[in-house]
Amino acid sequence: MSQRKKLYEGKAKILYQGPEPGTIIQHFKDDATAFNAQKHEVIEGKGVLNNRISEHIFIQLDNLGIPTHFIKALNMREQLVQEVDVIPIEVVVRNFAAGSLVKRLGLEEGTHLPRTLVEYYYKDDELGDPMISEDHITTFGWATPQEIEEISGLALRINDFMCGMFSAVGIRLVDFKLEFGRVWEEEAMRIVLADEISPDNCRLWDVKTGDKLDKDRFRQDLGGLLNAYQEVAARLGLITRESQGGTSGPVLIKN
Ligand code: AIR
Ligand code: ASP
Repeated sequence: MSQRKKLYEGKAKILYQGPEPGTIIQHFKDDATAFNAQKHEVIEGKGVLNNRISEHIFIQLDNLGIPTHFIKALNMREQLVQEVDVIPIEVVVRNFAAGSLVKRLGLEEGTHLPRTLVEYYYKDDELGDPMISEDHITTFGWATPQEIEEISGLALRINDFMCGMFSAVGIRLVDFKLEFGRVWEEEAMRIVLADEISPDNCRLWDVKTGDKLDKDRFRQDLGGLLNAYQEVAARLGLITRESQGGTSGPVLIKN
């Protein structure tokens, strides 16, 4: 393990060179950061939960025919993924008003949006991931008009699936962030979903109580982040109830 080549260390994940060319090991850390890493904490067990939740969602999306970078689960904290050429855009899909949308437009938090909103942000920590338009994306060549059309179509399909999946377990999908990459197969290039989908990059509210079950617990100093992530994993059937709140940490249920 220790002589694996580290390719990149981000705020919540480490990428190592995979066993075959074109593969990468995605390792989920316990670090939680917010506000461009100005706020940082290590929350033991977060990486295991995010790895399991993200793995579950990527497998479901794959079954629906949505192309993703996911190859297979490796262990509690790691998954094997395809190496992709990362498109430097964060795609945010919103169903209800929250977070930066509330700040920017003065909406009331929780307002149901008239229709699903897709926003783009330029992935650049130094610039604080500024919001951009499709025109910025094509002008600076980050993606072609055809690629944006494909990406927004995939983002909406992913939203449809995830809204249903979460609503079936009493959770409202308020918003989430996606990242995409390009993969070359022979002469053809494909757009695939990359990164992760977990409570670190979704807003998830309990339908009945309105409780926040996502990283806003950390951003807003609400406490109880690990319990919230465990609740999400338990409702999705990924960990056993008995393990929730115990001192020994979550017990994973394997596929
Ligand atoms: N997000 C955006 N950048 C990083 C992350 N994790 C996610 C948030 C939220 C959505 O994108 O977790 O689910 C919208 O974030 P915001 O701050 O623009 O309201
Ligand atoms: N994870 C990012 C950061 O460290 C953004 C966020 O999720 O708030 O700033």
